[in-house]
Amino acid sequence: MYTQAMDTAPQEARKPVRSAEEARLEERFEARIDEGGFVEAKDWMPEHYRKTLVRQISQHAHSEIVGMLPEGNWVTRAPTLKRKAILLAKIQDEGGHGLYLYAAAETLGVSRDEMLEALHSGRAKYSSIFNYPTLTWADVGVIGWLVDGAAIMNQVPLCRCSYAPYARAMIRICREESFHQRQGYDALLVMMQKGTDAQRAMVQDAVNRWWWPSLMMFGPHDSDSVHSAQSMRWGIKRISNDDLRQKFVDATVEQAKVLGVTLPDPDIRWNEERQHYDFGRIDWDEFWRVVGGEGPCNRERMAARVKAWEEGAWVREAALAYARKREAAREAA
Ligand code: BYC
Repeated sequence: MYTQAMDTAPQEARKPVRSAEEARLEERFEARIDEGGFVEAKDWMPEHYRKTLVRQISQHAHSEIVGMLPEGNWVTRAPTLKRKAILLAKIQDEGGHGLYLYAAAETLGVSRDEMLEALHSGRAKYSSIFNYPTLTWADVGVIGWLVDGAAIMNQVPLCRCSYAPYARAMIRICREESFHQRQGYDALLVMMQKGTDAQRAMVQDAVNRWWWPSLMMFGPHDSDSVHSAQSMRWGIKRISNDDLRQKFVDATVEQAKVLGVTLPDPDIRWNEERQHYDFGRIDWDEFWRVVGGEGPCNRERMAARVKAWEEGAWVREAALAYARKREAAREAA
């Protein structure tokens, strides 16, 4: 710890003492990570670790919030009251996930306003997947099955993330995500097994459009991933982008068979030697175009977010005024 005694030391003498202290703290931090221990908000952590977490958690929170938009598009057109109630509950869950995650990021010293400003000004990223349109009702089912399925694959290992407030938020989020995945799969199963030919064709068309973007959710290949090595070293990420993608393909191919849909990749085949499914090449040019803001719906999504933020200004002001009034009343009492 930086003590008063150190403050009184001459400037040149002070610096090495401080860095020795920092080195000791860093050593302790690394040892805790190596033992598989957790880091709490009040614990010392290297600045780069803190910044990496703020980047990942805030991007994750933004993804949850922007992820409400493509599905929100179908609330008024859900085919039955039951499906509408399920969809509403799912979208509300996503909003809740965003809030847990913003709260986890706030423990690292960044404010929610700063994070939202970064999103609205286009500086912060959110998942590429939410820049694709939801053209039919089948898209809602496919988002549940593939997009939430990919999200769970990525998020279950985050329940063991070395940063404890993020890990704790992820435990609750994963429970809800698995319900999201199941409801999507169930909606598709009903259409495939009890629906008309037109409904089955609609499901197949949605699968064709969402398959490749879902594989892109896991991020670039490990060899091109700038953050993976350090994040895995620190126990922020527990499984690499490519390994998670492979786990997702292996699970999904089997689910597609039960569903009776074809995955739009002629190269998918079981590899006996690897004990995994091989699959085709991802279009990384498309991925980077979407991440760079040039996807089919990037502008529409951001415009909708900014509009909601601006139109909600009066709610935030009213809530703050109420909180201040209560505080003043408490102080006066
Ligand atoms: N989209 O070095 P890399 C959900 C960026 S699910 C956009 O591998 P990292 C939901 C990456 O940020 C989706 N950008 O990075 C589901 C980096 O750029 P910066 C959200 C992407 O962090 C259903 C650069 O590419 N889930 O919320 O080690 C309904 C190089 O990548 C993407 C999470 O966020 C992408 N797909 O690994 C509703 C999970 N992939 O930051 C909601 C937590 C990569 O240097 N996040 N980039 O400018 C993670 O696990 C990791 O951050 C990632 C990327 C696997 C996404």
